[in-house]
Amino acid sequence: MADYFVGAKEYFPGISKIKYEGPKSKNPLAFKYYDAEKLIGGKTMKDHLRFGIAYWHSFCGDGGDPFGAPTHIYPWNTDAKNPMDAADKKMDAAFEFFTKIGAGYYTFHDRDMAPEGANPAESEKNLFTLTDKAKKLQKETGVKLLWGTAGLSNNPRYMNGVATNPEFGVVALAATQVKATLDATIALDGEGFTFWGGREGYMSILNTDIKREKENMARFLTMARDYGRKQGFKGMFYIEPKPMEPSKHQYDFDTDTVVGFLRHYGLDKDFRMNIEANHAELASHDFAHELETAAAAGMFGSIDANRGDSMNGWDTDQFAISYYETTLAMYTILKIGGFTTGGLNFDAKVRRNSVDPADLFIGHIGSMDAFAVGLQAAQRIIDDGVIPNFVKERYASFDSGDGAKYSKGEMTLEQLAKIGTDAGYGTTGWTSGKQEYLENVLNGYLLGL
Ligand code: XLS
Ligand code: CA
Ligand code: CA
Repeated sequence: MADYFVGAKEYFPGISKIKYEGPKSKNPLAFKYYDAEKLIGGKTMKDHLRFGIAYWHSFCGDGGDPFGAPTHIYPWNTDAKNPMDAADKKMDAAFEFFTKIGAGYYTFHDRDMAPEGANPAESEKNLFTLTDKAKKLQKETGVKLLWGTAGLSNNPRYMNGVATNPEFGVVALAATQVKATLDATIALDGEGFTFWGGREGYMSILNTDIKREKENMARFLTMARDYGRKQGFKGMFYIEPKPMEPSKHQYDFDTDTVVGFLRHYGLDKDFRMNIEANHAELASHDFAHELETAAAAGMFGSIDANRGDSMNGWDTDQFAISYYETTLAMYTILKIGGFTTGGLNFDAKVRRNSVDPADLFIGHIGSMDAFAVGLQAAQRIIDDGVIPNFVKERYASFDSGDGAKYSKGEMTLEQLAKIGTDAGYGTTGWTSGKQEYLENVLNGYLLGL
């Protein structure tokens, strides 16, 4: 048996453990920049980046789109006797992939891992059967669970919402999934539990009571938090902001919206943000803005690493390959002292016409390399100090004298206005923001100069 497959069958034959071969390598199945054990700022790349593999895109997504049939035909499905057998085989393939690519973590939805049964009890039984297997495979391979989540968007019963559904019965069925998935996450020592509210928004105000829906959503999240904590879950709860798709007016629009919501309902101690790059873009922000906003609120948690396409408004979930974006992302993460919870979860999929099994590896390799480049460039920004010092200096007038008094809240508006009156207009405010200069400095770090 080869070193890196775990079941009766090897699902990615001909591909062995992906190795670091350096920037000059022409091997598409090798890392050019991601060198797991290399130390950056005293910590290995592996520990900085905490890569996670998304079960749904990598082993469940079939390549189908609204205009065409599936193109990703998986042997774990075609060789299976029934849905549970397929789920069992799929898990072998998943752990083979995790270990061959060298990711320390994975993430899953309940329905990615196990099929829905004829009733909630059977669904739960299916999930726990697969959880037992996952537990064994985690132990054998050392791969850990970054977070679990309940799949609450696919089934038609959620067409009117999940926790915000106008029918109480649907909310109760959603609870069966969240409870079971929390149990599974706890059993698998999961480090987090994510809520993504794709159906928690509305399409028409004519049939919607926004106040009631938001209150119900907060109550549902509170119950999930309380249940998790009661069962001994010590990990982090995450909310993943997204403004739209599949709903419109999604309640978790962006980081600022979610931070306000969590604080309003007293959930801000247990929940953090899981920021997805593609979702930031859909909210007319960029990835760096969402990360910095979460960090500024003290609520940054984890990342769904991907990218959208700047020329359309869809959630295309492509692999992140822009060094510019990965550098800015890693800069934020380094500034806050690295991941304390969470990691870089590849919520990304190969394109519909990428039909070679090797493409799944190549997609992940490219993005792991891109984050490795970003990490090193971000460390250069910090080591060199030009950009952080510029920012510090820009606000220096608040660090001493009257500015410091103002910052400490020791001044009234009258006192503040008197300072302005005494100073007069002069040239106050005519200070260059130096954006072009800073952009040029940043480009130098990307090139390693
Ligand atoms: C969908 C989301 C989803 C979450 C997990 O847009 O990205 O995949 O990450 O439910
Ligand atoms: Ca996501
Ligand atoms: Ca997405």
